[in-house]
Amino acid sequence: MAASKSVSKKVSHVIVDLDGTLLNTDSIAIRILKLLLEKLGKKWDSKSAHKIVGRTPLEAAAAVVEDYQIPYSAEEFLSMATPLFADQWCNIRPLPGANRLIKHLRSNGVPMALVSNSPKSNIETNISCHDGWKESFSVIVGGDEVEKGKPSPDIFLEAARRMNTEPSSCLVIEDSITGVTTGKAAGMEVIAVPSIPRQADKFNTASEVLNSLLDIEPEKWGLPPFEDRIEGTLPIEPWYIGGPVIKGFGRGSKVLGIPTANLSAESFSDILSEHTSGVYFGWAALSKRGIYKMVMSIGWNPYFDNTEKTIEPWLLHEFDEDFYGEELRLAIVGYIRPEANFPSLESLIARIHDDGRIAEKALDLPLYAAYKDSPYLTNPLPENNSQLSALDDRPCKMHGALPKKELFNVYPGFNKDNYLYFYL
Ligand code: ADP
Ligand code: RBF
Ligand code: MG
Repeated sequence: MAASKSVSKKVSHVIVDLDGTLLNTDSIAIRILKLLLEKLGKKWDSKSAHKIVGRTPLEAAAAVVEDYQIPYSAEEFLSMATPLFADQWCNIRPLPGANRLIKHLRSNGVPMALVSNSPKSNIETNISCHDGWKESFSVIVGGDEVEKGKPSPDIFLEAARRMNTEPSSCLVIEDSITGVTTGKAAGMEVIAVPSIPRQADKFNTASEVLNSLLDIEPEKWGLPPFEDRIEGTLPIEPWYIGGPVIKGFGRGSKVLGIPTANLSAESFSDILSEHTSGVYFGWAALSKRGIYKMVMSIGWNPYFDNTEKTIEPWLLHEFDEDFYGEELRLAIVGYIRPEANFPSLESLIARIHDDGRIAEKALDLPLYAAYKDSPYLTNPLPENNSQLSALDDRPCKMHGALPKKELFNVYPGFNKDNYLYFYL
């Protein structure tokens, strides 16, 4: 949810944090931890996530060693985890909006610094996996280049110094509470884009708290505005998800008059963790019925304050009957807005209907209409295992062209029953 104070401060330089702000490092870190803990006979509890986000690797290791009573020192535990990370550098994906932000600031000549508590050599290896990133930052400051890392402001002050500017001209973008405190201590403006869900209130020292990088409005800070919104929507790198329609909270039709055909969040927790909450739209295929326009929310439904992140697709079509159990596939092509809370049920319903109208209209634009014919939506589901294995070498659009074997390594939750959904 976006919380905004009246922002008047103008800036000329931008300092961005890497892990958790531009890159989805946390989701890889959590996957690796889950595996390591399993090997040690322990079970990962997602409540520990906040102890990892925004910490140095050693601090995170110390927290896990303590929480799970692991019979090794933090250093030993870290040395077990490090080789697993080294294999994964290039599998760490940019967070939604990261590429867009970097390209935008770079093409408008806004000087940018990249700052991270990790050693500079790690940062350089890490960003070399992402086209155009290295060239976009005039300054990179690693944790090993200053005496004290965050929460000491040294690292941000050093970035400003190397960009030949005053701290007060810098806007910091950070995902962790520590990072926000650090930026403020350096005398800078700070946008918080929290990695930890549903914790916006804990970031109240930030100048502004946003749900994702997609929601940044550079003009608020005296920087050039984005100009890529089309009829109230933002094109995104399309992604695909599907499976049988399951029972949801049972309130879509009853409470809101807006039915949402839920997919199992549990089977797709890895995929959902890569996509920031918000209202998106695209195309929905029901294998036995056809292809329809669709608008959906992903997230915790702040109005209902759910504890689980769910995906709630509303098909923009009147059906005569339910279709629980039927195969539903979605191609998600654009973004509308962050999830929000509303003062009344009526205002939530009105807003969802607005979203529906926006999606309905936008999906006629050639840019979005093209995806109606995606093979993912039109191909029938293979019926048996031999047909499944015939697909093994098909490229997987969503995760680059990872072969199946690697996909299983990166996403241990994948199995032959659900991996197919991620293939085109
Ligand atoms: P639940 O909480 O079980 O998801 P909802 O009240 O949200 O219940 O209703 C969703 C169900 O309604 C879907 O699973 C589907 O079977 C049916 N349905 C009928 N029309 C639509 C529609 N236009 N979009 C989504 N689902 C629909
Ligand atoms: N729930 C919210 O609490 N806040 C929202 O901003 C919100 N936006 C939605 C937008 C769309 C297009 C749809 C289909 C649903 C949205 N919902 C939102 C979720 C709605 O509350 C959800 O469908 C019900 O909770 C059903 O479980
Ligand atoms: Mg529903």
